[in-house]
Amino acid sequence: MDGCDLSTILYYDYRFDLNPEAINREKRVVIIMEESGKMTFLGLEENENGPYDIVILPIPYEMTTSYKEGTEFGPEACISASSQVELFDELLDDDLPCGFKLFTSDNWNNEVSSLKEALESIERFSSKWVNGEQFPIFLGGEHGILLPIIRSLKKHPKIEGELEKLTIVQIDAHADLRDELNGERFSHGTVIRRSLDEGVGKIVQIGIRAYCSEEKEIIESDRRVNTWFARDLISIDSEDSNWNEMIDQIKNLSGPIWLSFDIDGLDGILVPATGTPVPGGLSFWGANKIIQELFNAKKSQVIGADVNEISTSPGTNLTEFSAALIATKIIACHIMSTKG
Ligand SMILES: [Mn+2]
Repeated sequence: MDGCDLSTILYYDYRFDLNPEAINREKRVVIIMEESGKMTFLGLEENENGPYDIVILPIPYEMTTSYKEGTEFGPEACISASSQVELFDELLDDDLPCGFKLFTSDNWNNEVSSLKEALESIERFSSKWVNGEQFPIFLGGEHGILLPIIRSLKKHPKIEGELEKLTIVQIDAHADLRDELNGERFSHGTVIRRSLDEGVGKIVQIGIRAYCSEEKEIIESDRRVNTWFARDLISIDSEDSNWNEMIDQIKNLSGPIWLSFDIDGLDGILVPATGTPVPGGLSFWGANKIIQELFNAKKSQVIGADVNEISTSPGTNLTEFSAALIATKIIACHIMSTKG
């Protein structure tokens, strides 16, 4: 660690002691940080001048968390962890970013005094990047960031003010269909319900395994909501699994798609620091397959994504690393689908 200033020590990782190759990468990341004063996704050198192909948008938003706190620090921890992700992608058979221009935005400024102000501010932040000129990937923060992002999408050229054209593919342990949570209507636990209120045409939920009877009723009665429960996808009796049916639905979606990836959709073992880790979730390879098929689908187009509920806790950096791998997979699949 000789020659590193205090700010870089924040990002020091014990694994550098064990892996000499990682030391070179760490040195490169430190140089980029010293020159630009910020961390970049995957530790890549970035050019400040646009236009960009892909933008990483950190939203350290935390206002309505119900259990463990810490999503405020999630996006930064994820960007830091991303410097450990291998750049080589097996699908592309190439090193990221494959000539594509990536840009890591400054954080959304979370100095807001009310929930209403926060939602309006996130919508303004998002509006600048969801105009169809670059592929946006938001890093959250509470799942509540999705509603203002959806509102900003009304101006997207593929939406043209009609949110019913949009399908949200939601990877999540929770249905997020409550009308209110702890008395709050605009919460991480209500965000899909509010998105339906906003006019979104279709929801495909995958990995759901924690929901209440109010949510069960909506799942059964609202034709816009298509729910794939974790217990059926990952059935202990493989003959009963409906995994392939789910993949078929993903392949046959049409129109613009927003991918909203709550990292607690992954099995709790992979994301121990997230607000509410739940056992029995998607495997890492399962999640990869869903993302790949979604971007491969012929009749639909993924117009952006958010990876949310990222958090970090002392003693384990697995959660932010899992999130960084998911975001990297989204980048790789976007590149794959753009290249055709
Ligand atoms: Mn959620």
